[in-house]
Amino acid sequence: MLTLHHLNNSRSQRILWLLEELEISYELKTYQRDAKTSLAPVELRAVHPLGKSPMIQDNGHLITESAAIVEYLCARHGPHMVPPVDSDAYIEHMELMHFAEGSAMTPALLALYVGRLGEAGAPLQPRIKEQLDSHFSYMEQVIRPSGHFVLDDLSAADIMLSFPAEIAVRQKRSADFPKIAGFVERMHSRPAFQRTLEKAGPYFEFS
Ligand SMILES: N[C@@H](CCC(=O)N[C@@H](CS)C(=O)NCC(=O)O)C(=O)O
Repeated sequence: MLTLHHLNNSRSQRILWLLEELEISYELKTYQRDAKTSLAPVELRAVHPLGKSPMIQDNGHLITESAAIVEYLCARHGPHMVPPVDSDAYIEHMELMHFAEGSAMTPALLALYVGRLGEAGAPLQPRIKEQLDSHFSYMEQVIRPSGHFVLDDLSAADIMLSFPAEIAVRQKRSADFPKIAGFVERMHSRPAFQRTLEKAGPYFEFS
């Protein structure tokens, strides 16, 4: 049976959500962030030296990195969630899948860490804000009239982009990026997402 190593309030929520969407049987191992530092507990390092979540174990493989896990699960259980390799949408889908971790998360993490420096971080803030705006604006622009990032139904790119989209909402930017806010609301109203809350407990302010 597949095992998900799941950290509360983390990127792992999208893997839990994908498992629910694809109705895959899995065992959930939950880990709680430290109340003071927000870091993952050391037990996660016993699973993998990086000690990060998400991680899955399946058929003797330990797989890290959200995008790799999403690709792995879709290839085996949800090929309908990735456009056919010979279609125009395939390349756009692949770019957006990897944009989520490879690009959008960089300014989001800088905002988090530099924000803790207070005044000392002030010189970096304009560039961080400009980069956050640029990445969120791009996402806002590519959301289709259907409300999805690619094609007109749930795709692996929607799953991956849900985390940076939620960050825009958590940073109180919904009025600036209404399509992103609508996307988050619709994704969270899906029955499969609702089941993640029943199984793993609260998720940021979205529970
Ligand atoms: N690019 C990786 C990032 C993994 C990652 O940084 N996970 C965070 C949770 S959102 C984590 O485990 N942080 C806990 C810690 O560093 O102590 C992925 O997408 O899986």
